Amino acid sequence: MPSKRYTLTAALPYTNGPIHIGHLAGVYVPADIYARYQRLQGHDVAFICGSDEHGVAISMRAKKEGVSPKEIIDKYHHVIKKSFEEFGISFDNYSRTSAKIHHETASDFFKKLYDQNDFIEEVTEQLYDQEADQFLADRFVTGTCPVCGHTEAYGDQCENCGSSLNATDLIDPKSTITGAVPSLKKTKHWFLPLDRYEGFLKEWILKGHKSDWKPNVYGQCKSWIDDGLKPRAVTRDLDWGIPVPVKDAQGKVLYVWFDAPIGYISSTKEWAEREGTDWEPYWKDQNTELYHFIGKDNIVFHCIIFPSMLKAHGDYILPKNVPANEFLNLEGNKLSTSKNWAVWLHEYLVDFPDMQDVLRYTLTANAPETKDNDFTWKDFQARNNNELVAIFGNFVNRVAVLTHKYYEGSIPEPSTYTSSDEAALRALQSYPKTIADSLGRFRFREAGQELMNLARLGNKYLADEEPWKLIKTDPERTKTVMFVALQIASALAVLSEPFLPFTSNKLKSILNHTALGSAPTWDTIATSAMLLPSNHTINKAELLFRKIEDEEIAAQLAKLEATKKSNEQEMTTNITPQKETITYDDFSKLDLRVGTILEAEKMPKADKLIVMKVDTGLDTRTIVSGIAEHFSPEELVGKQVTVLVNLAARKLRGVESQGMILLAEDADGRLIFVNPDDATANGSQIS
Ligand code: B3M
Ligand code: ZN
Repeated sequence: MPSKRYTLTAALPYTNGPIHIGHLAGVYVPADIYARYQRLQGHDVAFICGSDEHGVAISMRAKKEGVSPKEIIDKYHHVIKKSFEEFGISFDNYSRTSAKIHHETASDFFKKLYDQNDFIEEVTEQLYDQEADQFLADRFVTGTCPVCGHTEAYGDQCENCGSSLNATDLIDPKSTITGAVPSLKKTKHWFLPLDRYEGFLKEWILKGHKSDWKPNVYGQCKSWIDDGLKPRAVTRDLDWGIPVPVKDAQGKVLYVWFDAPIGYISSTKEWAEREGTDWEPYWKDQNTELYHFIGKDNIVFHCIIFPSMLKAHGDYILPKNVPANEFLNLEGNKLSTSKNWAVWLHEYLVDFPDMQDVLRYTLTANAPETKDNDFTWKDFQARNNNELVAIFGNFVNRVAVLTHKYYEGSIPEPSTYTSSDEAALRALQSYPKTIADSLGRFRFREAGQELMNLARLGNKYLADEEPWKLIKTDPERTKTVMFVALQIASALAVLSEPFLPFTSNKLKSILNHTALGSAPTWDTIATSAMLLPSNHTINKAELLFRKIEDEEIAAQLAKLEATKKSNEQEMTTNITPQKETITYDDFSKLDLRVGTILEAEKMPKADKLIVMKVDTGLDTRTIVSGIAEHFSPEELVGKQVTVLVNLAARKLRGVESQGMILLAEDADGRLIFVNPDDATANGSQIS
C-alpha cells in the first residue's frame, strides 16, 4: 500500500503544573497509539506536540508561587517533557511556544491576517479590576456561563460546556486576582470575525463531517454554529505572551488560543529543520492527513477557531478529524490540579517503577471516548492482575519457559496441523485487520481489548492442548503445539507495540526478533504462515508483568484520603469570605419562597443542566440549574426547596430560567438543598 503522510498533533499542555492520568487518558495515550500504529503501517508520520507557555494560566501559577512566568515555564516544561518520554509518548518533536521559532511563526501568521484585513480592529469595554489595576482576561475572571450555567466559567471559555466566551458574556463576573467585581474600561483589540466563516464551517463540518467525526465533537460544533458565531478577540492586555506585531499595540499580546494552535506548525518547522526535511508538505499538501488529538474542552478552538484562522490564511490544510475524548475522573471525583486530586505521572513511577504499560493499558481500557469515565485503583489492580498478568503474561511465560525446558530455547519443527492448530493460526491472522479497523475509527478501548483477545486465544490454545501433559505421551505433537503457540506470541509482540511499547520491546527481546532475517511486521502477521521459523533460538524467559498486591492499592487510596482531608481542612480554614455588608433594604428585596419540584429532566447536550418545573405557590415555572452531576431528575421530583422567585429571568442554552433554587456546597463540593424540615405549603415566604 503506498505510504501516506500523517500530521498528528496532541494538545499542547499548559506548563502551569505537572501532568496527570487525565491528560494521558484524554489525549496522549490515544494519540501515541495512533502514531505508533501508522508508523507500523510504513506511513510517513509527524507526531507533534510542545509546551503551551503563554496565557493567564501561567501568570496565575507564577503569582501563586511568587516567581516569574519564565521560571514557571522552565520548571514545568522539563517536568512535562520528561513525563512524556518516560511513558513512551513517541513525539517526533516536543517544542515549546516560548521558542523563537514559534514567536516568529505566530507573529507572521497574525501579520498575514492583519494585512489581509481579516481582523476587526475595535475599541470595546472590557472587564477591569481597579484594585489590581489590570484588565481581566481569560482565567483572571470567573463567573456563570451564559450557555450552561456553570458557575466557574472563565473569561474566554467554559470548561463545562466547552463554549468559547467573551469575558463580558459572564454572569456575575468576579476577578480571580482580588475577588473584586470588575468594572468596564475601554481598550482596543483585534477580533477574528467568526461569523464570516459560518458558511465555510457549515459546509466543512455540518455537511462534510457529519458521518466521520465523533458525535460528541460534531454535536458541540453544531450547537455553536446553530447558536450563531460571534467575533472573538485574538489579542489581550497582558504582560506575558507574544507581542502583537503591529503598530499601536503597546502592552498587548496575542490571545493564547490564537498562538497555541500555531504552535503545532512551529513545532513541525523545528522538527523539519533538525531532520533536514521540508515542513510544508505536512501542513500544506492536500494529500496529508491532519488529525488533532485533544480533550473535549478544546473542541471549539480546534474545530471552529483554528480552522477559521487556517482558512483565512489560505495556505494550509484542514484537520481530517478531531477525535476528542471526554474527561476522566478519579475515584468518582473530577481530577483537579488545584485540589491535588490526581495521580501525577512522576509520582506513579515512584510507586510503580517500570509499570508504564499497566497504566497505559488501564487508561486505554477505560478511555473516556464517548462519555466521562472514572479511574479507580481497584480497577487498575484488576486490569493488571486479571488481564496483563493472568492472560498476556501467563501465556507468554509458559511459551518461553516450555520452549527452553523442552527444546533449550530452539523453536521446534512442527508436523501436520490439526483443525485446532489451523483454527488458531487463522484467528491469529485476522487480528491485524480487526485491530486496524478499531483504530481507524479511533476506538482505542475496542482495539486494546482485541489485542487482549489475541492473548486470550494463545492462553486458551495452550490450556486446551496442554503441552505439559502431551510431552509425556506424544513429543511430536507437542512440537507442533509449541510452534503454533510461539507464532501467537510473536504476533503479540508486534501488535502490542502501539498500546504497550515497553512490553512489546521485552517480548521481542525474549523471542529474539532482532536475530531474524526479517522480523514479523503488522502486515506479515496477516499473510505469513510462519512468523518464527523452527530452529530459531529465543532468549531466556522474563516476567512481563507482576501482581499488584492489595496493600499497594490501599496505600494509594490512603494517599487520596489524606488529600481529601487536607482539602476539607483547607475548605474550613478557607471558608469563602463574607461578602460586602448589605442593608436590610437590600435583603428585603429578595423574595424567597418554599416551592416543590414537580418535574425534572436533563437538558440535552449539557452535562450539568437540569430543567425543572417548580410549583412556587405563586405559579408553576421553569427553573434551570447546573446540578445534573449531583442529582438525578428522579430524585428531584417532589422535593421541597427554597426558591428565589424575583430573580430576573435569563436564558441558559436557549431555555428561559425564571428564578433560582438555593443550595449549599459542602467542603467536598457536594450540593445540599436548603429546604424546610417539614412539609410546608408552596409559596410560604422565607425571610
Ligand atoms: N493548552 C490545553 C488546555 O486547555 C491547552 C491546549 C492547547 S493546544 C493548541 O488545558
Ligand atoms: Zn458552559
